Amino acid sequence: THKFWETQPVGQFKDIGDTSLPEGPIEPATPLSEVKQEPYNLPSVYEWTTCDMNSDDMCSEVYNLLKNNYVEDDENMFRFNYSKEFLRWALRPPGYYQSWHIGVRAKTSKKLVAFISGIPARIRVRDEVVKMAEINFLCVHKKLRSKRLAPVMIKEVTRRVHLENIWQAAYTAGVILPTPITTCQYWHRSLNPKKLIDVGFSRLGPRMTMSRTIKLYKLPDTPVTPGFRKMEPRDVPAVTRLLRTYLSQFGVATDFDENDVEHWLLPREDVVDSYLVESPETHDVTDFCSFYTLPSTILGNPNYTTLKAAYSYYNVATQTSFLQLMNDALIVSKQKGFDVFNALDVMHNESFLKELKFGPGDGQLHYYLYNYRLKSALKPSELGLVLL
Ligand code: YNC
Ligand code: MG
Repeated sequence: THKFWETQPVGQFKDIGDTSLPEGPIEPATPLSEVKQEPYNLPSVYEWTTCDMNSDDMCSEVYNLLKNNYVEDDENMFRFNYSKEFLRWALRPPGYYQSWHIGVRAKTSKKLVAFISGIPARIRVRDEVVKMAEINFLCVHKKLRSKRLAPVMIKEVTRRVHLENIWQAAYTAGVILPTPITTCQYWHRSLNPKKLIDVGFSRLGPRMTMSRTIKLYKLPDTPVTPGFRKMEPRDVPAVTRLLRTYLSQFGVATDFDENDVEHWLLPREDVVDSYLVESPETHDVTDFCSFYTLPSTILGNPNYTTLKAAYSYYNVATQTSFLQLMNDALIVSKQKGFDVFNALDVMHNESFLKELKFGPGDGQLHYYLYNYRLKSALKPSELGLVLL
């Protein structure tokens, strides 16, 4: 049972398969004057704080909370280590609200002990573009777990989203909650197999030696597609057109305009990388690929501290084969020193995963919408949305 989630406007398990329920908002928007004006109550030893991500000190506090307390794999061998620059990028897109960057402090020590964030986004569901909040980086300090702090934080971010007249949200989690719109799987492509095996991220396959494994995952030194280059500011209009056309085919997808593309896809060192194919003949931009940088701390290994991982973001192929485009993405990520390239089975990613020697990961990623019902769940390949 889900004592909290049962009270929320989300698809409930008991309603799965009930086709009489309409698609769309579960609860109507209410007048802003009816939104609760004061913050929810925290246990009396804690207080709310709004996190100014422009401040180096505040950004470091959020960074350190997440570095020590955020998501780990099932075996507690690795923990996400989002960089400060990444957090700044992730939390300050066009039109962001500082009031949606919500911290909790211990009153006496002033130590930051919990965090949750929202950012505004337009997400298309079928034919409708809906203003939503994307909720991410929910984290409660390890020593304060299982005290029902998370529901209060979720209610508080919901209140602050409502105050901006936004009534829907999208989020992902590794845990099953009522109820996923789709369930995706991570796939991993070894770039530095020796290190991945040494740190326990992967294992030597049956009848494989280390040297055969290294040879199996070897890649060329430079991309093979003529006209493959880094994305630049002048490419924003063409990349936006490519992406909008590609994303229009998915049941649920992000609705990017040029401002969004400028923010989310222009290369930022050690945060996000984007490449495209410019036709040597026509100079048209025909293909695009991108990935973001998210290292993990390796917990308790004497030889290594950090796993350098690239995560597939948005990719579109119209002239180059999708396989060759993504192989070029692997080549440049290897050159940049990543140990592994990860991708979800969303959009058309299935079509390259096996051939490019990705292996399925354990653990799933569930996608959710708040206050928006779908008639039925999607396949991962019907989803055009990647959250960070
Ligand atoms: C989770 N990940 O089921 P029930 S993902 C949502 N997302 O409620 P307590 C979660 N809900 O089942 P703890 C959740 N994990 O009784 C747990 N819950 O109804 C639910 N981990 O609360 C859970 N970060 O405070 C239960 O649990 C209730 O102390 C229990 O805290 C949970 O960012 C957590 O994995 C996750 O830091 C903070 O374990 C803690 O365990 C932790 O007793 C490591 O909570 C880091 C981690 C989660 C990453 C993420 C997306 C979050 C989405 C939140 C939902 C947003 C809804 C939309 C709001 C805007 C609406 C508008 C308009
Ligand atoms: Mg708690």
